[in-house]
Amino acid sequence: MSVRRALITGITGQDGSYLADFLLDQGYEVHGMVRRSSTEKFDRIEHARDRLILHQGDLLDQRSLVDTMRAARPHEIYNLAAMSYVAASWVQPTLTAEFTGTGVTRMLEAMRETCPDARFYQASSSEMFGKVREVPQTERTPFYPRSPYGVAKAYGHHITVNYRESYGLHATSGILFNHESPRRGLEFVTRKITWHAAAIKLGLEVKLRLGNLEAERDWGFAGDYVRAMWLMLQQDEPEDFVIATGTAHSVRECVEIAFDHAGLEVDEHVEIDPTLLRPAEVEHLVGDASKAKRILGWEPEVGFEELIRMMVEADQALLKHESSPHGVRRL
Ligand code: NAP
Ligand code: F7E
Repeated sequence: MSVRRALITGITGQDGSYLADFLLDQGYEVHGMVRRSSTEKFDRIEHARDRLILHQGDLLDQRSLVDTMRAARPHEIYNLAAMSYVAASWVQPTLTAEFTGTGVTRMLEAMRETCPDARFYQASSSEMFGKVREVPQTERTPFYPRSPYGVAKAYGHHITVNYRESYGLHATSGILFNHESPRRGLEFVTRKITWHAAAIKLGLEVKLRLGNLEAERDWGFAGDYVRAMWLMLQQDEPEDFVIATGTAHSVRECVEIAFDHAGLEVDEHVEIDPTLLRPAEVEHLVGDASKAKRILGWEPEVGFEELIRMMVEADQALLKHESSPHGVRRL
């Protein structure tokens, strides 16, 4: 059988790097689209760099999307690139709409032009549920986004469904709830907590400042979630799936687990910083992944406490290495 080719946008991000590892293990030829930058930041894919084929492109630039797809000739396209940080979407709302919303249409148009028989995965988000209309959330729960990011993702979701129905593309939207890992960006709350727990324990920091401790999320492990993306594209018929663990935890619980694992007292180090509260908050998210379990046979393997402990340990190892004279930052 000829080699399968996959194209990943957002390959330098958390999910892109785990998906690249997963697809390489499956024997795929893996292509990634990367943005030009004055300083290359390929930390998350450095370990696999010589096995990846990278193309320069940007979601804002149609020419580069078309050229990337022509060069990669993908059987499967995973559109993971986006401005993914919810808090920043109030600071740059129009850019978020361009990257996270309209960028999806550009990708679908490039695919229609160059490789209409490929299969397309869109990284949709539980943030589309926002001020939730029902608990738990399923593929049928109406959207009520609460941030410019959530609004842009809802557009990306609907345009994916629309191109599937209008042009018969094999286009699938995965509605993924929060998923984390040692490769998570430092600004997201789990990683901010585990990094600070490690840094405070090592005497490199004293305080951790957080916003809303009562917000609840359905947090899973990124490694489990990229497997679900791949399973979706192996289906004969494209459909949308919720991917979640089915259990919600608060930010406060996350802090308690991380600090307990590091051997620290929460009250001595954690402070509330009102400037970190969001203009509109998503208070509670919890997903029902029954459809994915039934049709894809998908199950999460890493539980919440195990995930947070894994992240604390990875941050301790990272910071010990960084503070050594020859330390190199690897996420
Ligand atoms: P991430 O770590 O923030 O990675 C985002 C990726 O997108 C990076 O590779 C980034 O490249 C790239 N990118 C951003 N703007 C781009 C542009 N204009 N052109 C080309 N590439 C661009 O995000 P993640 O956590 O891996 O999430 C992957 C996707 O899933 C995102 O679409 C996110 O919105 C969505 N999602 C995430 C979660 C979650 O919990 N992680 C849940 C649901 C949905 P640079 O390295 O150059 O910045
Ligand atoms: O916030 C609260 C914050 O930034 C989680 C993205 O991957 O998942 C992610 O979006 C909660 C929120 O993730 C701080 O107010 C308190 O309620 O880690 P987060 P998010 O906004 O849920 C979805 C599914 C995506 O699609 C997104 O791309 O934690 N919180 N204090 C804080 N959050 C941050 N970041 N920093 C704080 O200090």
